[in-house]
Amino acid sequence: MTQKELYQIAKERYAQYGIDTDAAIDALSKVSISMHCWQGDDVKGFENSGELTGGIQTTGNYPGAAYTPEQLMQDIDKAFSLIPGKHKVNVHACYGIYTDGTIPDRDAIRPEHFEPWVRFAKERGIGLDFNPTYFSHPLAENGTLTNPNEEIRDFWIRHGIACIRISEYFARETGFPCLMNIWIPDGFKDVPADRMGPRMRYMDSLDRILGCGYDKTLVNVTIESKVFGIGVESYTAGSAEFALSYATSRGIVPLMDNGHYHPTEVVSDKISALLCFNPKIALHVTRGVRWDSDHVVRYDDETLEMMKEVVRNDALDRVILATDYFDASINRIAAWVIGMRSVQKSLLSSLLSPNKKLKELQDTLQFTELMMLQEEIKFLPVGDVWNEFCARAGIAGDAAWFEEIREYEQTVLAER
Ligand code: RNT
Ligand code: ZN
Repeated sequence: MTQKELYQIAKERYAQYGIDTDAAIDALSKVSISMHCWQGDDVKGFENSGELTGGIQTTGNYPGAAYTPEQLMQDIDKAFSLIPGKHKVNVHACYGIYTDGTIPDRDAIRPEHFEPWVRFAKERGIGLDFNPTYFSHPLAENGTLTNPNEEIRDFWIRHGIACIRISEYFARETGFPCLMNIWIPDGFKDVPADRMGPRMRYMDSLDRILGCGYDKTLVNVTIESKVFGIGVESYTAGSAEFALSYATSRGIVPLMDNGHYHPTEVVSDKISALLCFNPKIALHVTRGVRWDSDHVVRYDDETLEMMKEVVRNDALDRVILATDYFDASINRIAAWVIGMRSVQKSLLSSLLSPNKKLKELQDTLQFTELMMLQEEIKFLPVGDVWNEFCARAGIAGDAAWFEEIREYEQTVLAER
């Protein structure tokens, strides 16, 4: 049977549940995800800063990591050629491109250092997002925006403001608003004597960054919380309560990374809670295995459940989707492709659910039928609709795309 014939059968089967597969494909093709640049080089960046710090870690030494901006961009292009749809690139401040041999300190980075990223984006008609880098730096060792040393804290405030300027530049040049996400690793390995002081300083630092005066139509500032990190097990200043309260009180966007909670907490349950109070929220879609390990996103229960929450609450335009993981033990381009496609597959599956009917069953207390239907729809031919979605985007469907990775590995990555 051809792909078209398989799709026709799938279309009819979904129609029996009142689901329009063409509408689902259309909706999915409009969803843009912000793909993190840092999967391509294990979060190294271009500052030659050496060690990755801040409690985030990559493991593995699969050959072929990108070492130069050209290589990273080439790899991003390769990944995008295997991911249906148009997506943004999420750049970190440590990925500035310095051509004259001098690397400015973090408080002195300027839009011109990111001009090649803008060119890259413009040539492809895509947008860019941005992140200040509050880790992998000597002055980040004992706190950044919470640092009791005012000189160091000022340095990091200047970094934040420099990043807002770069975000404005991204938005102005590309024509797409830029999401600028603030995450700091600040915390303590052991029981602190003062939990409030660092949080008050964090709040003040953020107020001073946001107070620099910026165009809110161009830049969407988000704040990402975290429960703990390696080396800061006892206390993290930017906890969930802190970040959420800060975001809602200042009218910025809260960002949830699903690796940043206690292991029995799920972000899928938090999305609707935040949507009650925030016009927009943002997600870092990742996969934590036992801890915030940032494994490659898969088509698994929790990713599905998160995307269901986005789709059935009609929030595709309110939830900003971004990926955040880094695996150095497998082909890094395949890691991007698998993770991004997994988010898309989860969205598709959600778009193909009889969401209205399921809600009705809940509201009319028909819980047995609800459970039955939730289980039955799992075996509908979502794969045939996925393949049709890929075909319409002119991108290889499943398994076929991997041939291109193999070839790229032999011809491009092997030379590095
Ligand atoms: C770390 C956070 C943060 C980083 C990136 C590189 O735990 O998830 O988002 O992964 O800034
Ligand atoms: Zn994150």
